This record gives sequence, structure tokens and C-alpha cells, in this order.
Amino acid sequence: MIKELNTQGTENLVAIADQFAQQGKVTDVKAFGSGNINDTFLVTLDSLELQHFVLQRINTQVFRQPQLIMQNMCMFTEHVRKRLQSTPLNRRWEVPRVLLTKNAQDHWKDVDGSFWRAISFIEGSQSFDTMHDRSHAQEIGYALGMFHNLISDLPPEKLADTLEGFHITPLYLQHYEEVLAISNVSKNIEINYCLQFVSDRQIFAHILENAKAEGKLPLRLMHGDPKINNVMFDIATQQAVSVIDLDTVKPGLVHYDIGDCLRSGCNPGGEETEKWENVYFDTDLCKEILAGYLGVAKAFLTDNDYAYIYDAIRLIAFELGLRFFADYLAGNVYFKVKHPEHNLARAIVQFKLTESIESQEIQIRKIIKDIK
Ligand code: GN1
Ligand code: MG
Repeated sequence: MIKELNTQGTENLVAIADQFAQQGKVTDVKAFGSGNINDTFLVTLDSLELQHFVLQRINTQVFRQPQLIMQNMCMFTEHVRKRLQSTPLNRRWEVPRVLLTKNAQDHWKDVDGSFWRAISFIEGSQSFDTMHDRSHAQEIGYALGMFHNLISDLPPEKLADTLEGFHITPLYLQHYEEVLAISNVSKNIEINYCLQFVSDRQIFAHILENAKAEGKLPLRLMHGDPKINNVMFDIATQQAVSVIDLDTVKPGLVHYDIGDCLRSGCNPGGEETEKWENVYFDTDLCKEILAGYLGVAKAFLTDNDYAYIYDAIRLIAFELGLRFFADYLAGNVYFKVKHPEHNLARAIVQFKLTESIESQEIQIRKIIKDIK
């Protein structure tokens, strides 16, 4: 997809960015971040009021109804903005804003049908792909907790489902079985490892969906993708100031988020490492993230919520591995890849991480119990 854009040329990107440039002139557009689905660019303007914004081409193969994303985003950012106005926090916290086109639309459709939208950039902030230290971990937890806290009073049914089946592990398992049945991939040690790994965890894949169906875990609004590099840090204070990447904010379980944040934040080598033998789940970081999270999220969590935190951590690491592996078998059609084996390598990282989580179950459950 990036390749296609390159052939479109920078000139074209500037023209697209210009649709959203209400003030000033676009002086630069460059690729931004490391997203696996959408194409993201940082746009620079020569205006004093607005120096940058984030321009994104939504992957409409994944997000079939991108207008729902914009609708959700406007709805919940407005809710949070009002809440922060009536009850200000005692530290910097920002919510990305949807920027309109010169024709007052929340997106712009290219001649080739591409769906473009613009979001404000959190000035003076940066994000990281791997965890630095314990205080970084606390801040990541705080960010997710604050995110949940600020939408905890918005009824889940107010937001549309922007990505059906997202984080429903049994559906990923079903998809995996389907692609496996028609895949002609030749087996090797790595592939056999993955096949066995998934096959050993068939029943466990249903744990959160069963708890949801039994009414043990309520449907709430969630972020959907609170991985470490979706938390923005103030460059000067090194405090978390925003959670970005809001396309999957929709009804779901907060456990998907807790699991995703921990599987991402407690993997010191990061999800792109190829040193599989070094992958481990860092329980010290886990403790810090949970402390940061509960510091702001305690008020809306029930006993059942705590009971499923360990399972959520294990499940979401496993689920992401399964998603990467299924996409590898399907020919890399969902996640962007840099080489044909990329999704296989990513899957192994998540499975090694899952193994490490499983081998530390007692310690992780104790951390959750002690912190409650
Ligand atoms: C995808 O595109 P990106 O990098 O923000 C994926 C997440 C995964 C993540 C793994 C909509 O997010 O679920 O956890 O890759 N997003 C979607 O890096 O599938
Ligand atoms: Mg994302």
C-alpha cells in the first residue's frame, strides 16, 4: 500500500493534505508511525496556529464502513472534551480532534475511492515501541485507565461497531481453521511449532467470550488497540498525555484492552523482535502498568473483572499470535508486511510471550491479587 502511495507521489499527498489545511499552507508530508493497517502521514503547515496534523488513509479492506469510525470518533471525543471541561484534571491530558476539510466534511474521498481523514497531532509529544523503565510502565497504565475512566459514563450502545469480530478470539480461531484447510504452505520447524501451539489452546480461546455470554463481564466501551506506541508522552515531562489510534473505540470488553496493553508493554524486546529465544513477559513491568491503570480505573471494576485479568493477558497475546499466523497462512492479506515471513515471525513472538505468561501464572495472579 505504501508502494502505491509512493507512485502517487508527494505532490499528490500534498494535494490531499491541503483538503484539510484550514489554516496555512502544507510544507511537508512524511510517513509517520509504524501502523500495520492504515497509512499514516505527519503533515507540516506554515501556520502558527496549527503546525502539524496527522493524515491517514483508512484501509477500507479492514474497516468496511470508515464513516462509522468518524461518527464514533466525533461522538466520544466530544463526550470526553465536555467531561474534561466540567471536571478538569490536574495534569496535561489531550484528546485528538477530528479535523474537517475545507468543505466541512470529516473525511475526503480521493479519485480512486481512498478514504482520507485528518486528526490533530498532540504537539510536543512522542511515542515509543518498547518500554523504557518502570515509570514509563506506570504512565502507560495510567493512560489506559484514564482513557477508560473518561468514557466509562458513555453508554456503549452509543457507538457503532467499526470492526465486527474484533477481539472475538473464537472467530479468529474459526478463520484460522478455514485458511489452514486451504493453505498449501510447506511445513518447517517454525510452522509446526505454531500449528501445535494453537491446537493445544483451542478450548481456552473461548474464555472471555464465555464470561461475556454468562454475564460475568459487561459490555463496555474500549479502545481496542492500546499498545505501547499508541500512548503519547509529553517530551518535556515524560508523562503520558494522550491515547491515540481511535478507530477501534467501540463496544467490547475492557479486558481486551487490559490484555493488549500488558502483552504489548511487558514484552521488553517489542513485537517486531526476531530474537525469539529472548522473548519474555516482564512481571515487574506488569506490576507497574497495573498500578498505573488501577490508580484511575478502580472505581468501575468489579470482582469478576479482577478474576479475568490474568486470562485476558494470556488470551490477547495468544490471539494476536493466532491473527498473525492465520494471516501468514492466508498470504499476508490483513497486516502490512516487510517480507513474506514477517507475519510468521510476529506470530512466534506472541506465542513465546504467551508461553512466558503461562509459565508465570502464579506470580501474575499474585500481582493482581495484591494490587486489588
Ligand atoms: C494492528 O495498525 P495498528 O498497528 O495500529 C491491529 C491491532 C494489533 C496491532 C499489532 C485494526 O494495529 O489489533 O494489535 O496491529 N489493528 C487492527 O501491532 O487489526
Ligand atoms: Mg491500531
